[in-house]
Amino acid sequence: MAYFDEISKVKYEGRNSDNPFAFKFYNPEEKINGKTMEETLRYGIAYWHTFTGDGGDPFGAGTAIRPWDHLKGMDLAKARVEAAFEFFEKIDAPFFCFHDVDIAPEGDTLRETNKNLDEIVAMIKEYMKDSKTKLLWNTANNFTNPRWTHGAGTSPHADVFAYAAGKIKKGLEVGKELGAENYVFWGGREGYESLLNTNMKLEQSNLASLYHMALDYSKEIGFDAQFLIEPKPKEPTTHQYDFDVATATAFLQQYDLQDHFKFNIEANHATLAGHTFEHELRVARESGMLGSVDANQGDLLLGWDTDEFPTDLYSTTLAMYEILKNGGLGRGGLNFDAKVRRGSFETDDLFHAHIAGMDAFAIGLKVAQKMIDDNFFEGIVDDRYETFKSGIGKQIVDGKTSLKELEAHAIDIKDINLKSGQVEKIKAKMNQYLLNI
Ligand code: XUL
Ligand code: CO
Repeated sequence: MAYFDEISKVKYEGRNSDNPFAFKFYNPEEKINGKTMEETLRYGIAYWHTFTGDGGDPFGAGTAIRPWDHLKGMDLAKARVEAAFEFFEKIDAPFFCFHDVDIAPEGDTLRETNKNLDEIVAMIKEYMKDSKTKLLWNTANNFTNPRWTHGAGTSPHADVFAYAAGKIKKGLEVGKELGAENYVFWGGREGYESLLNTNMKLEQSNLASLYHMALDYSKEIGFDAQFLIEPKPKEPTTHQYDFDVATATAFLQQYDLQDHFKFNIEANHATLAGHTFEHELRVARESGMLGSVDANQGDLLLGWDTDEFPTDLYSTTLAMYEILKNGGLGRGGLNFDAKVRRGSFETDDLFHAHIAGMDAFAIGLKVAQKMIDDNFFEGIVDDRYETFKSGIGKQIVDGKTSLKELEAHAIDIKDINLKSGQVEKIKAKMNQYLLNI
């Protein structure tokens, strides 16, 4: 059965196209700095938002109208696989991502859940044989079922911890079976609601042990995926242990995990943490830990995780600047961890949303590459820190001076020739870059 009958394969038609089912800027074959757009952008489709989500929110039931709505249980899971691969083909997706529960229903026991998973994983594997779409990453959903109420790897109950470990073990096996490039850990309920009943030290050290066990097991079975931590400051818990990149880096260092993990950075999680998306990308890049991206955007007026499709060109441009300066995403990619709005309930909206996001990052790529070719930010920064290139500034950078020497340098200075930061001029120039692509 075809689920998206009316829609044919989405193609690049250029910026003046009026066809809503065409890319205006994303041209998979176009080379930017020697690499095709497809190679650099490595787009991924999030199974949970696009095939499992129904548009429900805390105030109301689902609104989405989907051609698989009439089905239940394993029949529904199978229909979603068929629909997913038709969608991947039509939107020309190089990758997809899923949680275990997105693809197969949970049973009453872990044994039953694993049996369901095995059946669907085998089906996905068959579909992948005839598809170019690969698995960017998979993960275990250890946050939806009521058993995770107090956490999974940070639960106060050892049986829950064991259950979480069992689900991760299976996740690693599934990742290996389907050739996943990465394996993601998002600490859904790994945090606390209140310190009044929380042993923070024990919870964090248990979480670290779980990560070590996952590393050991992946080695044992020969699963060589890159491990990714996805920071988020809050929601669903009040305080999440992987608050942001800096906090999670300290955690990884404290528990000797820093050489085995990189970060999966999500735009909306960054803004929830009070950072910009590009801040989180920069912090990760500068410590060599930028692994992958959950491409979306939040609504700053709402202040919760709205997971909107990315359309803000400033944000996609600055994100692509960080990614290009990183030398690309390596085994990572740009996964659209994004959902159509509750009011966008028609099946066609799934296409419109992905086209919008893919075009927005393609624009970001082109503009960022042009700015890099022109040495735009590099020139500004180089100039701004000029005084550190020689004299006392160079001695500071080289660690060759002291408070005594610096006092002697400063003691009689009357006028310091500070230059303007010119942020407005820089933004105006960036606008020109954006409009001239
Ligand atoms: C939740 C979130 C997750 C992770 C994977 O905010 O981003 O979907 O990406 O568990
Ligand atoms: Co995410």
